[in-house]
Amino acid sequence: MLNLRYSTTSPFVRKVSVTIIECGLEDHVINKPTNPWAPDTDLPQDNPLGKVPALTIEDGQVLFDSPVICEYLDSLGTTPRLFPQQGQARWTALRLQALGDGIMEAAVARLLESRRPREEQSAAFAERYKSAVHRAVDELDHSVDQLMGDFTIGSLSSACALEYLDFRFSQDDWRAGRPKLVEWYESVAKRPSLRQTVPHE
Ligand SMILES: N[C@@H](CCC(=O)N[C@@H](CS)C(=O)NCC(=O)O)C(=O)O
Repeated sequence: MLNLRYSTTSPFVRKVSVTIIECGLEDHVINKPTNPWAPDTDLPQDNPLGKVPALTIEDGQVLFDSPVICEYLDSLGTTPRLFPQQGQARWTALRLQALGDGIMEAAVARLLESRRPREEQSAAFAERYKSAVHRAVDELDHSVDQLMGDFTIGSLSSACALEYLDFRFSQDDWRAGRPKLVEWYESVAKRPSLRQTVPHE
């Protein structure tokens, strides 16, 4: 069995959960609920970086972070489904994954900034994270023809990133002025793997 350090709110864990379903591995993974922010968490015993997701595999090794875990899970099947093995398709998928992951990183950083004591918060940092998300979602919009191709780790990460924005920053309305991206997102959000892993507190 594989053991996944898991939280229902982390968009990076969600990438892994979606991958597990896409690869048909639900019966091979045990989810271990983990709050990385709990002062007494034992998470660093598995991941020295203290972050979820972390996946303990059959030989006892612990894999992190989400791109590594997703590619490992994808390799377990007879044919990789989410990570094209070579050529331009691979770089397109990895680039889109980096874009989606980057949106999540900036959005999580902005959320954490807003949760610091008010006198320690930096409006400049919050604005920097917000602008990075805005530009990166614009870039997803420009990349929509690539997103409309095969469902890869790039489309998976991008969909998780956009839904994370709905979850944490719905007031910003990433949909405004981006109808093609919305059309793509609405079609992909219907996949059972995404419907079954909607983030919640
Ligand atoms: N690059 C990592 C990011 C993982 C990450 O930032 N996880 C957050 C939860 S959303 C976390 O565990 N943070 C705890 C911390 O930063 O100490 C990945 O792709 O897995």
